[in-house]
Amino acid sequence: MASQETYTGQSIRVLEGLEAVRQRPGMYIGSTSRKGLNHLVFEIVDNSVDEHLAGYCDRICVTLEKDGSCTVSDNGRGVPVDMHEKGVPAARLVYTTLHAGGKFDNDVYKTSGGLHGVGSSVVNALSVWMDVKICRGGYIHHDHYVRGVPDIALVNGLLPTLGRTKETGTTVAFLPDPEIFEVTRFSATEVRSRLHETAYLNPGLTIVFRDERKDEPVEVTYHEPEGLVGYLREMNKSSEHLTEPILLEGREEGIEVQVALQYVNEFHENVLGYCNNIYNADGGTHITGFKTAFTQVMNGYARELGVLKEKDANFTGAEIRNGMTAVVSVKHPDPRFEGQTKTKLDNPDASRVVAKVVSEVAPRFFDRNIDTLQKVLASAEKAAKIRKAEEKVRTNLLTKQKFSFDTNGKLANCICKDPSKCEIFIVEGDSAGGSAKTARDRNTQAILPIRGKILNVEKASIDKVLANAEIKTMITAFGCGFSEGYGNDFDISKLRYDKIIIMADADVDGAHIGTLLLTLFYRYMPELIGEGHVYVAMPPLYKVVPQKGEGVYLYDDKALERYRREHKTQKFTLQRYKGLGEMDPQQLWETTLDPATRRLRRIEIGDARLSSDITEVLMGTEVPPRREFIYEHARDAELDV
Ligand code: 0RA
Repeated sequence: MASQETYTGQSIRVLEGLEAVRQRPGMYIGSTSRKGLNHLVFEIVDNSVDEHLAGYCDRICVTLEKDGSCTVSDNGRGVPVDMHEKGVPAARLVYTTLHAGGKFDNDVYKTSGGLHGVGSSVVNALSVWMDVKICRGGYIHHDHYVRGVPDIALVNGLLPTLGRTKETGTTVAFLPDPEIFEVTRFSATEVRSRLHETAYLNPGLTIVFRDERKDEPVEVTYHEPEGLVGYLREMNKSSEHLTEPILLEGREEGIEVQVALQYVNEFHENVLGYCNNIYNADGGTHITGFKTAFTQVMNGYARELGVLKEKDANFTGAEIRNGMTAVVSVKHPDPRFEGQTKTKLDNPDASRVVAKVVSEVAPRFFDRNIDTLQKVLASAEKAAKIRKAEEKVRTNLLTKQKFSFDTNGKLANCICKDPSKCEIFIVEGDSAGGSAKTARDRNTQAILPIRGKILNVEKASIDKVLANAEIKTMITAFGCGFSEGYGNDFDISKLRYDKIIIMADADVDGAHIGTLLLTLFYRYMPELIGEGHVYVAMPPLYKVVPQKGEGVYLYDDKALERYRREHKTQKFTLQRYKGLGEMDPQQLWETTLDPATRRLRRIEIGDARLSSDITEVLMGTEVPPRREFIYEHARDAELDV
């Protein structure tokens, strides 16, 4: 039963606040999809990380429980439980009031201020129940909430206690509300990767992750005493290193700066920005400060060492960063973010301070490590050469693009010119390409056959990439150009097809070709994937034809097993497809081209930060055949294929 104070002014404010959160959850946690759901975990964990940053907590445990709830505990000081305004304990205010802060502010660097850190009260409002145990002052204090509303009676205005303890710390458990979220199963992969990242950013912290949902529970401990340097090692573990990781550190104007960087033998840069442990997907002032200062320092060295002659222009920033992986992490007492998504740091002092630290500390390192310096300058020189070669190719390509792309290569284009209705199939091999051209709906489906393996763009320089015939044909056919480190000519509004569908055999070679194509898109046309235009066709492995009745296509071995189990008494013939080339046009139409029966996998970009392998970054969700889909969602008019 709710106790008397449910009816006080404080409680009414709480109810209004919770109502607002439940009415518009997206405003507080971004979305109610799996992403928003996982966000709840980080929201609670971030509070414990704040306690670590304040200097009082070195261990956090996160458990995904069997009943679908999540428990986060830390060994910090424990949230204060003393009586606060109008007889409400401080802890209860923290968990029920939006933006509780100010008086409870937990020291200098708060993770809050970004999209994150909206507070535990938001998690509480979006949970069926939340349970809080606080070990502090010799007692275990207890509070419990249902959909954000306390349902435990206070004792003389204080939280009831569950017994005595010598420990201190806070344990919060919550069960996400299925009335709010589209899915309620946390993603272990996403939670783990974020916890691991947090461990890299906080070398003094140990984070234990447990997943109790499986028959065999999982337990992993994340502790990364090497910090950012370890983070770089992990990110670059499958690349050829040109230098060891370099750490540049300093503190100015109350802002702590850490930059770790390493060069690998590849042709792209990867610079990540963090402010108060929060990843800034769109970078911001800390990144700008780093880039400006580093470019200046390196150009200075290049002139000093005669790598650049008097008549030469400076290296561009992108050239200096050719092959660089870097993490720029700042701890700022008052972070501000730009724009709606709050993924871009906006504080001008962050730029100034990072630049100052880098221009002071980097020379101290490179003066003593000339070998490393020379490697970096050699990488910039190589990039500059390539840029000049690439400028030529780019001009060629742009002039070629003016011609009708119908005449280009072997593209069999579709008749319809409305991009929203058009699809292009990239088909491996000439014979499958031929069948596909016959089988397709030529009104809306274009076929582009490509021969054999395409170039691995991870291992090739941009001039090689752009000189490759297959790649040129694709860029021309899509119509939107490409982007890379030195310039951005990509314009997604010019895309000529709504769906780009990779069609390769369901075998190892096919998978390899798929990976190469996806890598190409990811590096040079990432928006194609980001905006959901890239798909992989999933051709069947088998066709079974029973003696009576219609034939069915089966897409994997599991499906075949199931079919065998369910049709034990029936006789049927089994046809195994070795490749797309073996199908006649009719079969190809039914299995891979016809929107009503085919299966596609839409490619998405997952969390790229902790995956060194592109195939780990690119994930897919299955798009079922249109017929089934419409049937399944018959009542859900908003959903579109
Ligand atoms: C404000 C003051 C104090 C602790 C905390 C907040 C605190 C909050 C959280 C959230 C999760 N774990 C936490 N641990 C601590 C301490 C005030 C004091 O003891 O003087």
